[in-house]
Formats: sequence, structure tokens, C-alpha cells
Amino acid sequence: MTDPIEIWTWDWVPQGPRGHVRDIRLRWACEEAGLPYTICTAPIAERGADHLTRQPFAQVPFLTDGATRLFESGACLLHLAEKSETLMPRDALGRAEVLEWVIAGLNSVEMVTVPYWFIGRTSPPENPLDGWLASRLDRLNAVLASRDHLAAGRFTVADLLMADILRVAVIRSRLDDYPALAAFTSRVLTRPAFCKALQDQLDHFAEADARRSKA
Ligand SMILES: N[C@@H](CCC(=O)N[C@@H](CS)C(=O)NCC(=O)O)C(=O)O
Repeated sequence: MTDPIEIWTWDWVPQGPRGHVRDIRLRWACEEAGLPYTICTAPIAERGADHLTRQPFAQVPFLTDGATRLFESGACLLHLAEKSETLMPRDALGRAEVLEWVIAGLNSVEMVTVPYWFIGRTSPPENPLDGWLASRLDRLNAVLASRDHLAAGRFTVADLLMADILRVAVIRSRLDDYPALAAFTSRVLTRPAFCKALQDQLDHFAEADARRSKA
């Protein structure tokens, strides 16, 4: 029997990021595909040499799957997608569409949403990335106005990733202006696999609180 995939996350985080630590993407993909996995933890307080050999920026998530060791949530998702047709079709066209939308999620959408969120944390009178974000949401809304899924005509890992990128509160609160995008996000985020992954991550950090308060 093969060992379960190891998904590595933090041993503890404060309340703010709970539910958003990116191991959720990997948990969610495994839940969708029925891939056996186990959660492993790296100490957030001491990011030592061992951690840096797994994730050179001292972040999470990263995974182990047999001899394969990967960091970057996008790379990990594509690895999982190779293991299950549920996450990515096997035909060349469907596969290409999934790849382009996964990269678009990371490199055209998340590269705007993360700095937008980060700047917004200081509550500036105006977020200088407002227009940039609006242009991305506008175009994504136009794409999803005529179809339910980003790639391959069905749910794939590209939808999973994009919905996770868009569910950050400060972005999601803007989706009322983008009905197709709001509907897409709600649809994908009500999938049972996402609900389970979210609850499991919340439970993981609640258990960490309990352990800390006993120590
Ligand atoms: N591009 C990376 C980003 C990873 C990332 O931002 N990880 C966060 C948790 S979701 C983290 O480890 N933050 C702690 C830090 O950056 O020091 C990926 O998608 O895996």
C-alpha cells in the first residue's frame, strides 16, 4: 500500500489567517479526488534549516508524495491533478485549458489580489490597486458570464484555485458588482469537499490552541 500524501502546514497560526492558510487548497483537492492524505506540521516559531530545504521562502504549504517533494501551492495542485481525472481531464485540450487557468489564477489574479489585500490592511483612504483589481474582476466576470467553469467545460482544479483566490474577504466583498463571478465563487465554495477542508483546517488550529493552553 502506498503512503498517504503528506500535506505540510503550520503547527499554529493566529486567528486572522485561519481558514486561509494555503494548505487548504491541497486538502480541498485531495478531498475532491478521494486521494488519501495526512496533515503534518512545521513549527511557525522556528523556521529552521529543515524547513528551508522544503520551502525556500520559509512558508507553507509543501507536500511529500513518495519520492516527490514539492512546494508552492500551485505546483502541488498540478501534481495532485496529475493523479486524478476529477481534478484535470486527460485529453490534451482539457489539460491545456486547466494549465492556462491555473497559471492565470496565480499570475494574473492572485498577483493583484494579494498586494491589494496587503495594502488594504493599513486602511489607506484609497487603495492604489483599485483600478488594477477592477480590471481583472471585470474580465473574469465576462469570461464566466457565458460558462459555469473556467476550463474543460467542467469543475477542475482551476476552479478550485480561482475560488480560493477570490474568497479572501476584501475581494469577495467586491463581487456584488460582478454577478457571474459572485455566482461562480458561491457555487464552487459550497462544494462538500471545500466545506470539509475548511472545517478540518479550523479544527486543526483549534486543537493547536488547546495544546498550547495546556502546555
Ligand atoms: N506562493 C506561495 C505562497 C505561500 C504563502 O503565502 N504561505 C503563507 C501561508 S498561506 C505563509 O507561509 N506565510 C508565512 C510567511 O510568509 O512568513 C504558495 O502559493 O504556496
